[in-house]
Amino acid sequence: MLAYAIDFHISISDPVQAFIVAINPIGTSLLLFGLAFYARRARFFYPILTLTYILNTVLLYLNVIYFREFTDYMTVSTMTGYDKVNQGLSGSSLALTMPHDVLYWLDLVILILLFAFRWLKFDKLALPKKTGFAVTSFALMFITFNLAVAEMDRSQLMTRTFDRTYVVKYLGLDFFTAYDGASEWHTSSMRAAATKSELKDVTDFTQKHYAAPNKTMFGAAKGRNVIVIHLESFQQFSIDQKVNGKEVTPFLNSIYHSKDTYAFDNFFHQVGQGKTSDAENMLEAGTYGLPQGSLFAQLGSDETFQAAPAILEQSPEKYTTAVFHGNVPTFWNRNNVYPNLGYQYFFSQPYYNHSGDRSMGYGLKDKLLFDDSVKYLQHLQQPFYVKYLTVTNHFPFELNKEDQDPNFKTTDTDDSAVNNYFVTNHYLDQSVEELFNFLKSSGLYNKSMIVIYGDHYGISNSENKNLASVLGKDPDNWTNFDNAQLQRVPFMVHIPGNGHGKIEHQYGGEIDVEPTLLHLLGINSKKYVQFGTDLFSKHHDQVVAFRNQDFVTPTYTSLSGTIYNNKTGQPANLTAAQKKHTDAEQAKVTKELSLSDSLNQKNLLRFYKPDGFTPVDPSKYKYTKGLQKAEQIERDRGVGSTSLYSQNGNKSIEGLYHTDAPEVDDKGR
Ligand code: GP9
Ligand code: MN
Repeated sequence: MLAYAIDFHISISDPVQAFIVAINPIGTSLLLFGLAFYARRARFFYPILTLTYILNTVLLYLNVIYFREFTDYMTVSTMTGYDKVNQGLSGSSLALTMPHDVLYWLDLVILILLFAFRWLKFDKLALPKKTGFAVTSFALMFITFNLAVAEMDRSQLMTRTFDRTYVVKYLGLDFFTAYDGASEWHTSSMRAAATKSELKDVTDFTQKHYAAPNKTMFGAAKGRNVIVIHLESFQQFSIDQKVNGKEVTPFLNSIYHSKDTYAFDNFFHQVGQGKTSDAENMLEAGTYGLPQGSLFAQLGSDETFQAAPAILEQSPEKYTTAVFHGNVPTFWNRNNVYPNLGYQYFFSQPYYNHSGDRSMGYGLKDKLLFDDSVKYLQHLQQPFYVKYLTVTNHFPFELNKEDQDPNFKTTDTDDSAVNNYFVTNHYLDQSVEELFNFLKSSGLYNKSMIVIYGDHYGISNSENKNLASVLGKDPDNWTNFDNAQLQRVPFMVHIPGNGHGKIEHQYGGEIDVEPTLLHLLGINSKKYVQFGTDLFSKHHDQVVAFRNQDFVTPTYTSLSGTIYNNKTGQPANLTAAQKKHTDAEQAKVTKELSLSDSLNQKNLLRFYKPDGFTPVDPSKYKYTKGLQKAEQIERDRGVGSTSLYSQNGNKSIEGLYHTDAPEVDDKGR
């Protein structure tokens, strides 16, 4: 309890959570101490019990120390020194001790004293035979109960394992360590058995599948800054959608229709249980997420990537790379994955004032994230590749009244998720508009390419029916086919001054983004292992795979083996030739996904050496002193520094940012 409250800063928002936190150490501790009961004789019983007790305290205490340094729990690979990012505790750990640490050891001291002064006596009688079994059974029952309550409060806790801090909060430190150890063992045994030849199956496929760039688009944004705006849970149906006579997202709509934007209206998300992290993984590493769970969370800590941030850093333009995100750095294991992707900076919750009303649900509100990032952005050397991960438009789409636009009235359906969705959509739209205003006033706009995409659905299949009437559809005739079509998300590439932009209709998905962007920046993606193809290429593959092996093409939609005709939305009557064709498409989808899984699960990229690409050294990337690091680079470069701050005569440009967010006093600016 002491560690939870004082050192791990576990937040408790209601009595159920308080209850879970209070009981979660009981089950696993009993299970461990219960082992001693199998040794019925006193001379074995006491030493075993003492040993497990001490070991358990050591585990707790190591985590306390580790947490003070890394704001994260120790994984088994950290303890065994296998983890490339966090090499465990260094010699400086003594500096991390605190006076209240005595309390972690006090119970042991008291026990020793009690026995020494014979207030407690060793019981020499052998235990009844079944005690061990009884204690274990009780412990297991208790753990099951704990799991059930945890799942009720936080569903999909174990299937998605989005954040180890949540696993500790709900199931305790011992449970976390055991679970982590088991999955680590599973992965490392699979990886140890993997050979170089398995890589060949993958590269044979991706090389053959590769689509050469379209000449007119290749290098269309060469040398520009890249600003990626990740629209949380934002779906394509909100684009151009009106509610009570008003556009939900007027600003995004204007970008969508702009002559400087290449927008895609048949672009699908392809995430699995890893949701946001799967999207990030596809967009930047060019491979699919895993069939279960999240690649970031399960494998990301020791995965070899040859991803966009590293490719861009190594490009002739030497891009600076950064992520801005108002949630904790451990969510989706980002603190351990980003170094492997080659991200130079990760500005997450500790970098922002996220107190009080400034934060909701998954972190800092979007308007504040964009505004408060300027103080870091302005110090980055250009060109940069930066990604903003927004959070406010996340289920359950809550937003304080003060943050809501009084002129926007949302829908009046029976489903509050649907009604709220449009409210946070609208807020997100305003947030992006404010960022664009800043890009223009700071002069960044014309030097940048702005990439906007929605990561996955916000309204789930079970709620889509409640959305139907808003979209002008009949809820009673709503089908799985309709669900699949709603998995469209926006993908827009805005290149100020380009003038040739339009709404493109080719089918594609998140897996296609990386080759598309690299080609726009004038970098050929051919030598990299990527499962998607350039959306602008003549040879672009329009078969869009979903993570569960369903797929969509311009003509058909395949759901659990049934082929639907896109025109009618009904199961298709296929001729033999058509059937052969869709069978081949299904076979390709299945093969593509399984090759991606094999690549990721066996970490095959460690055997792959693309010409001229230097493997990422994750130990180069530490995220604790980001601002100081960027300022040091500015000083080192002197007059050669290309940061906004340097270009502005070493003066801050934060004052150029304007927001109507009620949490910010914008008047002094
Ligand atoms: C949290 C955010 C949400 O940091 O990225 O993740 P999601 O629940 O959408 O996967
Ligand atoms: Mn998401």
